[in-house]
Formats: sequence, structure tokens, C-alpha cells
Amino acid sequence: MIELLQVAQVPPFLIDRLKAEYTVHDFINPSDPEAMLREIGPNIRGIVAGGMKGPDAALISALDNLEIIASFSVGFDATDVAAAQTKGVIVTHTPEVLTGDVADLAMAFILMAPRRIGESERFLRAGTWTERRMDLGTTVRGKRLGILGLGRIGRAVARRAEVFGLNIAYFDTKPMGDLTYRSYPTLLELAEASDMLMVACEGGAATRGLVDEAVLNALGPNGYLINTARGPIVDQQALVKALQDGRIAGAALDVFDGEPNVPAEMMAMENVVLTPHIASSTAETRRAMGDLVYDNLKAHFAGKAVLTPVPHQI
Ligand code: 8YV
Repeated sequence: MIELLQVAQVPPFLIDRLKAEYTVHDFINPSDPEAMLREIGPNIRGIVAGGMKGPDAALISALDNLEIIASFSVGFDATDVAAAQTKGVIVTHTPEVLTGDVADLAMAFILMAPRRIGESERFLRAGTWTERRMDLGTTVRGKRLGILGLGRIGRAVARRAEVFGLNIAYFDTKPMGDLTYRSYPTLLELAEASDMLMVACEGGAATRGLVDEAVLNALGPNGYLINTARGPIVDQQALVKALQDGRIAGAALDVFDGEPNVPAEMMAMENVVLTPHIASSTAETRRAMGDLVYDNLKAHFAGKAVLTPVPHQI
């Protein structure tokens, strides 16, 4: 049987499907990784990775017969894609199948933060309604939504937000000539012209800390930051400070720098919506993502082209 190394948690149904056809070695938390690699390393032809955990350059170079890395995620920042592609190793991910669910959560966030939905629920459950009324929220309709990164997910959020009467603008490093949304030449200018700033770009070294103190200040005291992409794109310390100082109005976050740890200061803030990286967590989408991981491996080992390769980064 072809041998695979599993470096990240993926749903049991996917592992069961793979185990019927491959030998899958659990390398998520190996007690002695060197010894394990000495023993099985030469047999490994594929890696099953995830969005938050993928192989680094050292692991990729240690596996002489590695051919493919299949990631159970659209984001591929956890895998050293450049190291893999330099070595001729194919990397696949799971685009398209999760776009709708991620955009749905982002749209929910766009409503939740200004309408104070999480806070209202806590207020009711705490019994406070019997004592006083909830403070007023902010209308979403007619407000300006700035989108950082107008890829598949950014566009899907834009389509939803249009229905809710938001005015869409964006900043992207790639030209988006086919779209009529207003484009800003810099993120700072986009933030200045936004009531809500939605992070929808790729994670990784190129975007780390892109949403910094200056961008948050430009968003301003009535502005909300929404992030369903990757935590490190936002300077988290700067975000905590901006929220503490009231330099932005609030935030809605599904991803964090250092997750699953979330800054204690944020946990205590009523004006911040916090969810544990659930944007793609529906039974339907997780099934589709798992099927795509399976199909990519199947195609590759049958000598066919993979379905969803990560574009060349080198
Ligand atoms: C997953 C994600 O939660 O697709 C991505 O990039 O971040 C999420 O869909 C995660 O990758 C699971 O491995």
C-alpha cells in the first residue's frame, strides 16, 4: 500500500476513507519524530496536512520520496509551499467548496458586531432585560464595507453584502478589472474610506501584520474589523490596544494569532464577537473538503493531474 504521513487533525471519515486504500501514519504529535522518520520516512509518498498545521521545509526535505502534500484547507500558509514546489512536490488545497460557508460567517459577522447581537444575547441570558433595555446598535445598510483581498471569498462576501445594502470597495495587489467595486491603491486609504474592514486575503509571510496600528486608526472610532481569514494578518496587540482605547468601535474575529489561545483582554470585551475558527465548519463543507483531499490523492497516485493544485509560488 502507498504510505501517507498525517501531520494535522482531519475528520475521521476522511482518515477512514484513506485507511481503506493507504497506510496512514499518524505524525500529529509523534513522541520521537526522528526515530519515526528514520523508520518510515523513505516509504512516505504523500502528506495529509491542514490549514493550521502543515509540513515545514525540514520535514519536506527529510522525505526523499515525497510526491504530494494534500491540505484539508484552502489556506496553505501552514505548509512550506515554496520548499515543496522547489523539490517538485505537488501541493493541493480545497478552494471553492468552502467559499459559501466562509462568506456566510463573514456576512453574519458584518451584522453581528454593529447590531450587538452577541452582546444582546449575553444581556438577555444574564437576566438584565428585566432591569433595563439594551443600548442601541448601528445600522449596517448604507455603510461602507472595505474588503482586503478580493479573491473567491472576498467576492462572495461582497455579493452578500450588496444584498444588505452595503457599499463595497476593496484593496488587492492583483488587478480585478472585471469588477465594478471601487478599488483603493493602498490598504490605508481603503480603511479610511470604510465603516467596516473585512480581512479576506491569504495568510503567510507576505501579509503578516498588514492590518497594523495605522490601518486601525484609519478605520476609526466608528469602524469595525472583521476577520475570517488568518489571525496573523492583523497585528493582534495593536488591535487589542485600539479596542481598549476606543480607536475602533468593535471587531468580529474567527481567527487569531496563536489560536486556539485568544487574548484575555478580548475575551472580556462586549464589542468583540469571537468564534473558534468555525468559518468552514459545517458537516456539508467539511465533507466536501475531505472528498477533495481524497480525490486529489487518488488522481495523483493514479497518474492523473490533481484537481486543485496550489498555484506555483516560486
Ligand atoms: C479549516 C481553514 O478550519 O481552509 C482553511 O484555510 O482555515 C479552515 O477551513 C482548517 O484549515 C482545518 O484544517
